[in-house]
Amino acid sequence: MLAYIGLGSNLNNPKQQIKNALIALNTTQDVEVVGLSSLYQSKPIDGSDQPDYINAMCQVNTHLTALELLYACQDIEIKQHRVREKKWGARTIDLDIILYGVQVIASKQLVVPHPQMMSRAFVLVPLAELESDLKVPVLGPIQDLIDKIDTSVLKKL
Ligand code: A4P
Ligand code: MG
Repeated sequence: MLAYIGLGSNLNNPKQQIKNALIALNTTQDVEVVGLSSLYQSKPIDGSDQPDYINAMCQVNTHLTALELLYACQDIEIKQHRVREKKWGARTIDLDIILYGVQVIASKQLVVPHPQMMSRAFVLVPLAELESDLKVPVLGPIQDLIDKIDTSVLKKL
């Protein structure tokens, strides 16, 4: 299965955090990182007083189920000492499953496609960099989604 995982960090050397998370993902059994976008910098989406975020998107080839992949991501978050203080608060690393093949999932633990992806430039732009003609399940062509948002908030690194 081909899946997309969004990576974000705004604490403790964000670029290194993203690099470490990618290495950890790639060394997870039955997960192979097969694509990686550029890094992008942007302000926190809620406009709060936090450092800028660095985001990237990776493409993984995996034999894990979607839920197993989520647990693998959460393990990596814990290992990188992510402290969950408040929702949308600053974090060392955040791994979100954006897409899992063309599957549509709406369980208590996991919602895919990621429920906020259509409004987030830091998700859509790096995703389109990896697959420019992607058709997002339920939401439609990635380029149509990008046309509806402000991408000038992103700085490509
Ligand atoms: N969950 C459900 N669906 C998913 C999914 N597709 N992928 C559940 C990952 N997790 C999913 O997430 C809470 C719960 O969501 C998990 O237990 C899982 O079962 P979390 O990561 O523990 O909590 P959170 O990150 O604080 O909340 P949330 O809603 O995930 O925050 P976001 O949406 O990740 O936003 N600004 C910029 N510029 N760049 C950013 O990356 N990120 C955030 C965090 C805020 N502002 C940002 C950025
Ligand atoms: Mg998250």
